[in-house]
Amino acid sequence: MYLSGADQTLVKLLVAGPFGVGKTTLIRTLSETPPLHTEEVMTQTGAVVDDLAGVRDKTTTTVAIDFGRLTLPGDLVLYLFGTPGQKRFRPLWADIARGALGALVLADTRRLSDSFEVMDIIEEAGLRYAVAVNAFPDAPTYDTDKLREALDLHPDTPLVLCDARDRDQSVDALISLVSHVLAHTPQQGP
Ligand SMILES: Nc1nc2c(ncn2[C@@H]2O[C@H](COP(=O)(O)OP(=O)(O)OP(=O)(O)O)[C@@H](O)[C@H]2O)c(=O)[nH]1
Ligand SMILES: [Mg+2]
Repeated sequence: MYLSGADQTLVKLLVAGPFGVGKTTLIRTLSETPPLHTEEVMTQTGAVVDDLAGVRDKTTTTVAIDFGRLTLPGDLVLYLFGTPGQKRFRPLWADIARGALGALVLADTRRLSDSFEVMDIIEEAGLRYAVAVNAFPDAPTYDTDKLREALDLHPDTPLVLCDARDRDQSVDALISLVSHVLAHTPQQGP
């Protein structure tokens, strides 16, 4: 899947969020090229460091990076870099985030507070972000005003609800992020 033409605008975006919130799933759903994953089976040895609260059925985890590509109409090519979710991999984030224009932060209503640390890291890196609340079947549902309040979101920061397994919903989540990033990017002169 090679890109044709030279008129594309290339944009690097992060897909971030706490452990097991659906980052790998979202990139797998969206990528037009075979996505790169670094999934490894979770073993008994990791039980003391990996907090499985709320994600009991999970058997694998990202140990380095996810990577995929999505072309949007208007020749906007999005390069999606997924961060690993577990805290012990936080030192990798600075390298993965280098050159990114924005981040989609995934959140799970069963563990909303887990997204705070992620939003802090993204803000400290100076990146704009949108929040996508990933709909898990046994997760409580709240209206978006309540979610914005609970997440303490700036009025400008987009919040969308999405199922990371659904392509249309995931594309919409990315479009809201890209629109937000572009709205705050100074236009270049002629
Ligand atoms: N019902 C539902 N299940 C989801 C959704 N997104 C992901 N899942 C499931 O949740 C599990 C975890 O998803 P992953 O994509 O591996 O999560 P992750 O954020 O990449 O996890 P780490 O890399 O370990 O932090 C998988 O079994 C997915 O099939 C969703 O929107 N709805
Ligand atoms: Mg993952």
